[in-house]
Amino acid sequence: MSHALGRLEDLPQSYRDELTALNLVPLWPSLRAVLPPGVPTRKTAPTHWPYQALRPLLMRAGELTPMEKAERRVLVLANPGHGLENMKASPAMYLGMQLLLPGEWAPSHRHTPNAVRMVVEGEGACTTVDGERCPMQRGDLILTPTGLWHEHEHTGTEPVVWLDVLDLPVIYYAETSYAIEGQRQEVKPGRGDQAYARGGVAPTPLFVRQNGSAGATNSHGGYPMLRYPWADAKAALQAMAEDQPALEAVQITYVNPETGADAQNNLGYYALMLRPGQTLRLPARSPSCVFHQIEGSVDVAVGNAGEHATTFTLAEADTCCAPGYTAVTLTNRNAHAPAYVFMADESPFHRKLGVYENRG
Ligand code: GTQ
Repeated sequence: MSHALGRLEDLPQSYRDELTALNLVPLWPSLRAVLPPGVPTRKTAPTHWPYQALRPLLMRAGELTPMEKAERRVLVLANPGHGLENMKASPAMYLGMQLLLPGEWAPSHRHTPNAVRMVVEGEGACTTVDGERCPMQRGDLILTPTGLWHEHEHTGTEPVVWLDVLDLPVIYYAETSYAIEGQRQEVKPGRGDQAYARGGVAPTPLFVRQNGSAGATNSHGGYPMLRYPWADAKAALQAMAEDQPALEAVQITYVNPETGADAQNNLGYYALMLRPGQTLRLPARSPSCVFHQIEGSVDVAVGNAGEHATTFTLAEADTCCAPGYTAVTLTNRNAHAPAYVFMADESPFHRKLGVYENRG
């Protein structure tokens, strides 16, 4: 147990005033707050955003606020532990539910934060990223990496909704967040989801492999694959589950197909299949985590052994988050059908910082 340190009140007011006048602060009254013993202080509260409750409010936004007045019509999934106005789900993750109505166009821009979209409902929308047209279907993951132009367009007949995940909080914290508005993009041929449609084989347009890659590493600024169709991700999970009946974690990571590294810089993206009735314990790791139910329904218990667990039931299209250093247990509520969960976490960021931990 660390012993108590001197408090600010223990110091004479005149001395404190002299420090303040010189922009100086004594460390010891705050030392335990910034370096707490053993486990970090976390503001991230386990939080659940049920889609059925959120959806009518998002549709109301569609009536209340035209596209010209919104640019991006988004309700932010804000963690109350961080203060709603700070628009964070966790220290490094921003989440938003975005609505695009038939005929609407969200104009082209580019910005320093990295974004992905996980399509929640509706057909007929497209995101164009760096000239590549990415159709949006339920469960598809579409990347808009840092600096790439992107715009959203909807030519279908029903509302389209997707979940945005951005590393905005950390890019903003670093005082590096900004955007540039642009013109409608010209769509060019060449789709990453076609070129990389099969795992283990990579397009080789230059005949030679350079730097151990197949020669397409520079496309889209080093992000050759921008759309990860759900049909392919789901097929990969199903094939793994069938091939390895004893495999506990039926999980895939969304990766850059040229480098094998995480698909984006700061946030990690994954999809998980829970077998019928399966309970899976995810170990306590340093990064915060977000869960979004693609198909089926799971019970989520957030808490380490011996602690009070916070529990949620995720119905289809629900989203929740869990703080870091905390185990999460997922249980598929259906005994007869698999459940599919999309996950986002801060692992790549933690690894870069050198603070990634798995505490089991
Ligand atoms: O679709 O480009 O939720 O720029 C927040 C900022 C979505 C977007 C968000 C954005 C976008």
